[in-house]
Amino acid sequence: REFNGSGGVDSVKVPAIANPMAETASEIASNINYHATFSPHFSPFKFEPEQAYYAAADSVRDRLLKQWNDTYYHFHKVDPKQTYYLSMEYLQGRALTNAIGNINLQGAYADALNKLGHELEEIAEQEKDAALGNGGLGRLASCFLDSMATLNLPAWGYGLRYKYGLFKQKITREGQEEVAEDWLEKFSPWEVVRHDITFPIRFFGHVEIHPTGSRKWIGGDVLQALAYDVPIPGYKTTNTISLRLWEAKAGAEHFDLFQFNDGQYESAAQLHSRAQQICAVLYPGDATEDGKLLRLKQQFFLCSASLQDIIFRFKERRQKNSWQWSEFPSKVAVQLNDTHPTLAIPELMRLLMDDEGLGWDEAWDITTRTIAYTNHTVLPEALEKWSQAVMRKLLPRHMEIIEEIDKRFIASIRSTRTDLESKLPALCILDNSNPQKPVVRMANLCVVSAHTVNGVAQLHSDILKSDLFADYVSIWPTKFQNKTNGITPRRWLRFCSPELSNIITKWLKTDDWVTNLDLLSELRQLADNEDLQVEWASAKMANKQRLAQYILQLTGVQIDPNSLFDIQVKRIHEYKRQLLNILGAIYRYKKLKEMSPEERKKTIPRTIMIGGKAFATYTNAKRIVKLVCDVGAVVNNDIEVNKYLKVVFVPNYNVSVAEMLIPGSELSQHISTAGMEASGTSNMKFALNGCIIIGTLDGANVEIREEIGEENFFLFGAKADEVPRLRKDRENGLFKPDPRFEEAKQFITSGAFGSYDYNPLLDSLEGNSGYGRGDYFLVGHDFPSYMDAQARVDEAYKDQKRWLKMSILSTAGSGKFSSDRTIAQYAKEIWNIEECPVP
Ligand code: T68
Repeated sequence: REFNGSGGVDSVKVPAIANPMAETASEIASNINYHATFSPHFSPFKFEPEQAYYAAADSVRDRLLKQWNDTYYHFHKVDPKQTYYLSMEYLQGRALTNAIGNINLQGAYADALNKLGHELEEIAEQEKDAALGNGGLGRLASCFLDSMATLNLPAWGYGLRYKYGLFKQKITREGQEEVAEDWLEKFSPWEVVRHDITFPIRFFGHVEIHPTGSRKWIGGDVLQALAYDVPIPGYKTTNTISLRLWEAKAGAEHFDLFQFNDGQYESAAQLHSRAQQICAVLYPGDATEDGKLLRLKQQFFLCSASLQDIIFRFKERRQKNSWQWSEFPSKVAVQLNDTHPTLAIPELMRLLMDDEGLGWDEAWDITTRTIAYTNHTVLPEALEKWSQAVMRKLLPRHMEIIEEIDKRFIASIRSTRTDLESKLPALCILDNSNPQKPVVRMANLCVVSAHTVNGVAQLHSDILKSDLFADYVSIWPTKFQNKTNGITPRRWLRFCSPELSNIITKWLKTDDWVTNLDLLSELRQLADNEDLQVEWASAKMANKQRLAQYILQLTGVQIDPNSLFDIQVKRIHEYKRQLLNILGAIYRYKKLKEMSPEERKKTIPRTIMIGGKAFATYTNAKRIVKLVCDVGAVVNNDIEVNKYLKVVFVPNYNVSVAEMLIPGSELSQHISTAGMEASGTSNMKFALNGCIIIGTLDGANVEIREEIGEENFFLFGAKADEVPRLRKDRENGLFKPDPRFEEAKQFITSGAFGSYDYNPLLDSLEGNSGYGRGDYFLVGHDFPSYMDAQARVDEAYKDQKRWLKMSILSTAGSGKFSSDRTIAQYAKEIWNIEECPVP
């Protein structure tokens, strides 16, 4: 990296030329050099990896901007129906590798960076994850955007531009510690601020009634929503769509210069500081009333800004084409990602009635034909309820509208379905059963108002219909659908495991599988082929070695690439049962200790990796993190057995960490209590990468097992329909614990893993959990069958040929779980939109 007089890289060898459509390595190198030289962000005399990353990203963005403008120009011309995906969360991860992969310039970028003295891989690692999400729901939204762009669908994502995401997880002696994650510390090269796109957002105030009877929401605080657009390129298409993220701002007129000059600095900028709070963090603590209010503000902010934008766009087109308002639902589809954006319903009603002058019936007809709702959970504590008092204070007009929706719903049931009278208290939207704290049930508002309600895996959708929403099904039998989740094969195989991808492409003689994942099924007939197996094994080994290197750097723990890599990564939650996993590990450790050296040599060495964030206020989840760390500290330093077992807690699990872990996995654990995991999506990522699943019959596991064959899946545990009875039995003292379970627990209480008080955690297995009833998640019940399944895993691993065959069959059976399939189904069966490729 030689500097020339004017800065940047050696411009004699690599001229600095801006060319958004650069395609060859030389052109791209010139383009990167242009950005390194003229970017105002860094001194032009530096070209370290960080500068190289920003310059490379800027050069990719130039191209995406061009594709993006062409795409929306084309949408504008054709004027198709468009989908708007509303989500409080997106887990985008890094964008550079994905973008150059999607525009098919990987090789050219690698060569260009080489010319400039850098390695693409090292440059890509400079990027911070955009982690504007928490778990599966947020990552699903990001996979969906990739598929919408790839399928050339006219669609937009809408979200919030949090300054800090959830949090960065640090592991200390105390366990998990949360620190703010500053993904925007420098800046993001992937966002384009749109100063021309702002909308006013009101909070508080009151409703004014005109003599004509019309109503208007006035007064209170008015902030501005400012748009930041992130380009989402499709794979091997020039279609590039937008993720529009809103930021909250207060205008200069709200800065009180008089107060400021009087020394009252804080009160002078009050509204500015309140605006900053809105997009500061994802899931601000909601233990206090202020915290709850802030969350509700965030939700409304997203809904109001997005709907004003959608209506603005509709009105532009309406003028041109002289459309009626009634045509709105044939031009606009709005999908709610869980109940978090439910306020889109009363906000659309308000905008249509109070701003556009429509009557209730017409506004209701439009709203209900526009909005669809996806449910992601059946856990009662995760179903959102908002205090009516808080809602009335913050959003007085919306509260009126919700009351009216509820009133009309109740009236219509009373007039048509007298048989449901006794069910009405549970079906209606407003829950006044606790007079001290009346609430709005957001899921009920969604089901009453949306034209379609869907679950995210077949079992989950069945449970919604037979249980949570059963009485609504009798009212609207055709409203309920299933859309089994999916994942993008680009990020989750093609780019995160180029080694395995190249082998697949070689054996299938085409790379069409990247956009037509069903083609993977052709690997089935090759699963016994020895040449394929040898190549497959070497790709897996390369990925394991890369992972071992990474774990060493990250944690200082040396793991053996010849051991069985066993991984469980997901948010830490009692229903996901990381506790079952670690109890199994503890039992394994104890048995290894009791064995003779000769016996130990006959065992299959295992590396157990567990990762995930525990919600900051979820005490039991944090205790589980601590336990995993404590067990690791003891086991990994025990020279007697640490050749045969390692336990690693992988800190700060996020999208980039997943891209490293999943390709190197051989066994992964999806072991939730049956009926509790709506779908799961990491199970799909692991299976796609040739990893075998040990799991319960829960969520999408059921369908994965069907696709890849029951002989290639280590099944254990109670079935969903047995769970209620097992819980009853447990309460009635009819449960007999397995001696192995007792032994594992006692080993913890004996102090084998340090002096931390694990009793409160172990109590949750006995009857003192926050869930009240004993072992609500049935860890004790499922423990013996789990251990038996683990023994079958060890047995199978001894036969490497059999294991490789299972691995190939896992990949071969993963075609169904492409988010392209999922999105094509949403497009056809819910949104009624069609592809609109830029010619
Ligand atoms: C997940 N839900 C489901 N919720 O747990 C998972 N919840 O089974 C499913 O695969 C995934 O959604 C995609 O459908 C979540 O991730 C949340 O993150 C969440 C956030 C706030 C409040 C409630």
